[in-house]
Amino acid sequence: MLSWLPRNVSTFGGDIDSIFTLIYYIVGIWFVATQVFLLYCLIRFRRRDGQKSDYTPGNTMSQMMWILIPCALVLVLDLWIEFRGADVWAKVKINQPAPQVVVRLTAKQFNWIFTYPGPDGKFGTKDDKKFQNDMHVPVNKVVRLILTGEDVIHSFFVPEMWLKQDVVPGREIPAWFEATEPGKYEIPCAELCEAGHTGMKGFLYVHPEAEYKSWVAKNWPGS
Ligand SMILES: [Cu+2]
Repeated sequence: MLSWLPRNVSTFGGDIDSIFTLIYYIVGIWFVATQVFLLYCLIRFRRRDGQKSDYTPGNTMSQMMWILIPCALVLVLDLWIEFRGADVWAKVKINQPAPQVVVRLTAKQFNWIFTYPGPDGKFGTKDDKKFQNDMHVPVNKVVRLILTGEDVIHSFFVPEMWLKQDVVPGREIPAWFEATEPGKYEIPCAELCEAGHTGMKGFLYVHPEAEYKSWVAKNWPGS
């Protein structure tokens, strides 16, 4: 059903998809049920010779039940979606796991600038290193991003990672992901951020552990 979406290589991608699937089935079943009922009514109560139309004000309890029961059902199903959705929201946005790699991201017209803290693990020190539009991370590790912006609102989007987060100037917004497969994934900006918007893209390189270590060794020699 979700085969037109990009390949999911994110640990929480399946949780997000499960909400889509839940909504799809609930809405789908209601759609079919109401259409079948509508068709039945059209045929069963069609115009016939000698039969007068009936005015139904709907103020007896048995008539009102036709409204109240479906209403209650819809409310229960809605709450089901709410609670399941809140669980996934908490997992993806609120209870962020302890990271093994931390990267600061600064978005500006029309670049992603990734800052790595270097071997000391601290930002704002001499061994910090900036990369334009290229992000490198190891596979199967929790990566935390701290997103900031310099000018307008941008949106950091990695479709395969099921991750999209607005970047708002003046704020530091944390996000995270854990990639399950090595590869090269596009990072488009998903916010119309001015004329150069369509050219604002970077790449996320997910490396196997050893390859990531050699990338680190190359960029911080002697570390
Ligand atoms: Cu942008």
